[in-house]
Amino acid sequence: MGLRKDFLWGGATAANQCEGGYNEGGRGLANVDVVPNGPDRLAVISGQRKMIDFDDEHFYPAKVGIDMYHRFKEDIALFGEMGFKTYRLSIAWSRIFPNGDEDTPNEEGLKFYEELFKECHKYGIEPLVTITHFDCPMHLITEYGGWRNRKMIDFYENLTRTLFTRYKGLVKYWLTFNEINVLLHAPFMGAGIYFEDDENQEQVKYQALHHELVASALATKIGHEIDPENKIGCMLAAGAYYPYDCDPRDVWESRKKDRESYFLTDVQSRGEYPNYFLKEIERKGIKLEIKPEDFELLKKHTVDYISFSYYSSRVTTVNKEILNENTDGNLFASVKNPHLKASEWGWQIDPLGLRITMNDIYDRYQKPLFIVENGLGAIDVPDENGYVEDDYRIQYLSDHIQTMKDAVEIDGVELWGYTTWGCIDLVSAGTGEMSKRYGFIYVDLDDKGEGTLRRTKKKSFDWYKEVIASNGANLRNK
Ligand code: P53
Repeated sequence: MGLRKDFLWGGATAANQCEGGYNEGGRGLANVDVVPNGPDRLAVISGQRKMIDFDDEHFYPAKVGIDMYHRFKEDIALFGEMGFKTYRLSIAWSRIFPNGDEDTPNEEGLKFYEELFKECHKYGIEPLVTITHFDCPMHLITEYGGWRNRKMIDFYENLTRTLFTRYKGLVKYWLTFNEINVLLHAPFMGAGIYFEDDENQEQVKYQALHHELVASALATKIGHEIDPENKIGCMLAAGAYYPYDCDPRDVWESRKKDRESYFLTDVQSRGEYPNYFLKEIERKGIKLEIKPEDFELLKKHTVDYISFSYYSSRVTTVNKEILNENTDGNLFASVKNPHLKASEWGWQIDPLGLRITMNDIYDRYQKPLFIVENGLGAIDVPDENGYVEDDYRIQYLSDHIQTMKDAVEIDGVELWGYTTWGCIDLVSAGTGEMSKRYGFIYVDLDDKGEGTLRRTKKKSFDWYKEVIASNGANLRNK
């Protein structure tokens, strides 16, 4: 038994990293617009440095993205040529509700995505829509404080009701929040939260997560009411933690690390906060404001499937000396794994870790999985025709697809689909760079925003086309 016949092969992007057109079509300003690239980015995305508008000293790559707002037809045609069965994209909230708290949506924004979805269907591509991939209208941040405020649930409800109603029949697969656990690591980029001096940042973050969890359950409820055909999922930045050593204390440490993310999926999939989490926040003196009706909502409206991103496994230890030799594991700190090689950005490459992670999640929830991000961010050097011989990317992807198949064929994990991250080169979320490329399609644009924006196929383009055509049987790099 191989992958299912209707396996959803495809690629994934996010509005803020590719659309551009930040002030067109009636779109309002959002948190994702004002995060610069360069050395200040981390302080801004983590809410430690307040930036709520553009200044002259920084470069803001999301303003133009890769200009997909104007070029989506050309881009979707290329996805169609590769044989995509699905295309994962996200909605820019402030295109639909420019301020976020209006009663009536912006028709121009709705129209834009309607056209985009219709374009997908022309090629037999099923859209997979992330309702929020880090976006938050700026007005909701300055006026209400972003997701720290319970009122956000109402605004999100309005957004989701609008989307489910308008796109009924056009979209069937939905995700409520991209990488919901990223709020803990990048609260401004993830949830429009920056901090005041002296406040208990953990208290703010966990309360904001509660609001997102309630909003997610509410969206699941509404989505099912509007169209019982809708499949609504959650989304986690995944990647199993390994103990550095077989010292039981290291093993225990790695379990605790996994739980720092899994408690969210526990709520979204099982409908309840797990005891270990409730105990933990009690010890920390965090008091969550939870309304009595929240419990029932969370319990009743759990997700249909579990989606996640996987780039790398992670390692932890109680040994302070080893712990201090951290690699640059991006937002999720990880100790170097001596058994693995790393990407140019220090992300450790671990194909078997994907199979391990899939099994961990499936064992825990027994719901269908969807891998909605996986890929290698690398520096590409195109020739004069824009062609890139990206054998390193083909290697990474084929190794991961192989272990993904093993998880399905050998372990019996139920898997609906696989979308590679950044199927067309786009702006990096972590660094704001263009030079950290993931795509099958090269985009002529550099970190300073210079370039023609021309699209050209890389070697991996034809390789992935064959992978899809053979339903994953032919992974060979010719
Ligand atoms: P970039 C951190 C850890 C895991 C996933 O990341 C993450 C991040 C944020 O960097 O984000 C996801 O672009 C996210 C995408 C992002 C992708 O991973 O930093 O959902 O928006 O682009 C890759 O290389």
